[in-house]
Amino acid sequence: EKKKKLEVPSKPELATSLSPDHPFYNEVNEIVSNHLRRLLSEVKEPKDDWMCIVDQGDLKVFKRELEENGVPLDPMKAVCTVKGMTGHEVCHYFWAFDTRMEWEATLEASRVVEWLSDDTFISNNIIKRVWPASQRDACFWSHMRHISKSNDEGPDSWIVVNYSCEHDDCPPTKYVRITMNVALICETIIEPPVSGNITRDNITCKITYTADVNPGGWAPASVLRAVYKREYPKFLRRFTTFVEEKTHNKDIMF
Ligand code: 6CM
Repeated sequence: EKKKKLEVPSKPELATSLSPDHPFYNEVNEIVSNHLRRLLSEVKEPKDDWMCIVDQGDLKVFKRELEENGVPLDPMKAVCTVKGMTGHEVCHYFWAFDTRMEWEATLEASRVVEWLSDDTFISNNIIKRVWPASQRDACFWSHMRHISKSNDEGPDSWIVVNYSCEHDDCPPTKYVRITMNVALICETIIEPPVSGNITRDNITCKITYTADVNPGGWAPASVLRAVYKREYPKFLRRFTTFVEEKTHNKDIMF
């Protein structure tokens, strides 16, 4: 006998599992919205104030030179297209703490400071020292969410935001504290096969990565800019290769 389809009342998708009473609830929602708004407005306007510093075809890195009292604050942006993985998978591994040290080449150590909810936690990254500057660290919340769509058209999207915060269990006493506002936004493009099921060959992920990092105190601009030019493309290659290795023989996580 054919099973009857259950009528399930549609439930509005929760944007975050963080409780509305949580002290970080408003900040997380506001910062995520700002990233989405910024991304949408850039699609409409030509981004001629961005300098392309790396162009490898499928991977491009851009920057805007900005200095404040001699401290370089250059906003960075990268776009990267990868085959065989979904935006959900890419965002999952960028957010997941337990595998961060497997792809993060600039870190000496990292620890979870506090879990705020299923989709949000605070961590402390200790960054490898860059000569001749002092060693740095960072304390930030990481939040992952599905971007709900107003209609069914268009690609499925996910976002991860890493945003600096303060925490009593993570005082800035040992290292120079950097601050950051980082976002990774992924869109999944599916080209359905003529027949049969969707496989990884039918999937492409479009990644947009933005990073506003304040090195927090004196840092020689020429050294920092050389580090960024080398490390951002290296991070995207290493990280997407890592996601490929983790996912290629697993079921697709849509
Ligand atoms: O986004 C990335 N990683 C995330 C998870 O760890 C997180 C971290 C962002 C930190 C980015 C700051 C890197 C700055 C390193 C240099 C600072 C030293 C100053 C000394 C100057 C002479 O969002 C990937 C980050 C890839 C970094 C290239």
